Amino acid sequence: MKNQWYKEAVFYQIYPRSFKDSNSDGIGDIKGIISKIDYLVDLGIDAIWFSPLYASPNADYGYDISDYKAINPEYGTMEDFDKMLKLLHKNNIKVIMDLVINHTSDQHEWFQQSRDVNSKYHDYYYWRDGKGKWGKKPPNNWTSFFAGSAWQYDEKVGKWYLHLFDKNQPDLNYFNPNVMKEIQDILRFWLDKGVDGFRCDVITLLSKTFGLPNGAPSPALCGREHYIDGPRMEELLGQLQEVLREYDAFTVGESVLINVPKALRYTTEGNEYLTTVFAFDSVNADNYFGLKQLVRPFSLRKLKNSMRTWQHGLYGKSWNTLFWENHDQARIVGRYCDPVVNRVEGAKMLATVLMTLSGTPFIYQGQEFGTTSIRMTDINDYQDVEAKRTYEMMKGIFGAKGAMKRTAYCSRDNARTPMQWDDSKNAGFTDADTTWLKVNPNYVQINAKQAQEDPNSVLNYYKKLIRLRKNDKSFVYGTYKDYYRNSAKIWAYLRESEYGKLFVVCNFANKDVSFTPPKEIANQNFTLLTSNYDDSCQTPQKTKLRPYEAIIYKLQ
Ligand code: ISL
Ligand code: CA
Repeated sequence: MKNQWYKEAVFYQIYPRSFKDSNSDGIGDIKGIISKIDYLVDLGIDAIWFSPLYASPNADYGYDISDYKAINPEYGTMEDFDKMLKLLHKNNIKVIMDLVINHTSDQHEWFQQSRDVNSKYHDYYYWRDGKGKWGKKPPNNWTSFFAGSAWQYDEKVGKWYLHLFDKNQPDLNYFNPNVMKEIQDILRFWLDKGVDGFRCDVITLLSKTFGLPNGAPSPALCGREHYIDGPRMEELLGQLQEVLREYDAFTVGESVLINVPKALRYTTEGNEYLTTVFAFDSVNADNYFGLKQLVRPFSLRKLKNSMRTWQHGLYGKSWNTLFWENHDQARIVGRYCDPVVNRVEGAKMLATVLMTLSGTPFIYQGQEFGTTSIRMTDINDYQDVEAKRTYEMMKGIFGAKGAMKRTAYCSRDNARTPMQWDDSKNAGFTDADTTWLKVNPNYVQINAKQAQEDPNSVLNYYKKLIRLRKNDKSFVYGTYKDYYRNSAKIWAYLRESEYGKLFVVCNFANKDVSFTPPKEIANQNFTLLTSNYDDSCQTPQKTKLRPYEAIIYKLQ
């Protein structure tokens, strides 16, 4: 296995709209981010993934791009961006941009032009005639990620267009080679500025089955066998690589419903179409079938089983990414551990796992001080198109109350509430009276300033782990072996490499659990490296682990 910068790096995701507002309009912006660079440097991260900063009418808050070469004026100017990039690089922080190329905004020039059947842009999108006698039925049975048909009828054109997400996000037609040429040009534009790579949004949806045939009937993502991991993925990713390779750019592909064999298809070292991928198993231990609305009680066994598959499956061949949160997920505290009782210990336990598994950790803004989800009970308080659409859809299945409960638990807005900087008005996010999305009222207790000042905070624990990981390659390179696989409470594993051995043990229960170390561990001279309690056992021994106790032992 090759040593690489990205394997040793810790990434941080910024959702610009909610990070920091500099001009009192209640919306985060680039100048706001610049004002917090010291905070990021202090945290110790090596790279940032920016959720979209491009011009967008905000049907999906930036994931609907109307101009790939412009900065959203709400966030600032291109000059602001260049300045931010320079400052981050000066601080040795790499920058990766969000590359959203499965679809554009319906306000994008290409789509507007494409509504003229004689335009060269018409074929940039999937325009099709409808089915049925009057063409009033969609061209096929595919459904959108945001519920309902994936097709929208356009009166002016007299045809339907495909949108795997919102109707304002028409899918680009990669059967037309000119589309890829445009995208290559966009890649160059950003790479020439000096960005270090891309997080590639739903990248495995790019290749659709020729003819767009009907999918097998399915209650969710109908047609997915025709639009996920399609036959031309290597060809299309290869065309992106023609440009990326020239700049040695890093990529992480967001890959819906991926598994180990598919990940190896894209990321095998020496034959990379993508550097790494995001797999979603780490955030599916509290739902059924990877559908977050199908809530189930958190299962540590489910989590351990899927993580083991990835830890073993990619080892020595490719590279994992690790994450508990992003802008599409509810906060992990409250899902995998209690948001109130022993919140700090629980958040630190999850930090311990994130930093000690094999793979590159991604921290989502606010996660580093144990931010929890907001529980909004009025659908009108939600801003997210996905929340609104799935709420409507779920009302028919679970009733209004059930739909609201599920939305409150898993909505994406949970992660998008403004960053809680301090205990002043609106959490120090903005001077404005109102914010684009509600602030979580618990900011008075949970905020960055409090966490900076409290030596026992989640934030200071993250900082410590990041420092440890940076100075000790046994966190990075090393095999994974887990013990007590059937335990529903204990997650214990060994990481072994030429840099030494780490033994990690976590109690995922919010109560005392007795623990006996495996013989092979107890027989060796492991010593305590760090823990989320200040009086944990100095060596692995028979003990009662306290609620969410997490310990890292080291053997040189
Ligand atoms: O968020 C989801 C469900 O909760 C996912 O289905 C999500 O839509 C999927 O992972 C794709 O996400 C990405 O592309 C979307 C965008 O809305 C998401 O924010 C983005 O991360 C369309 O661009
Ligand atoms: Ca602003």
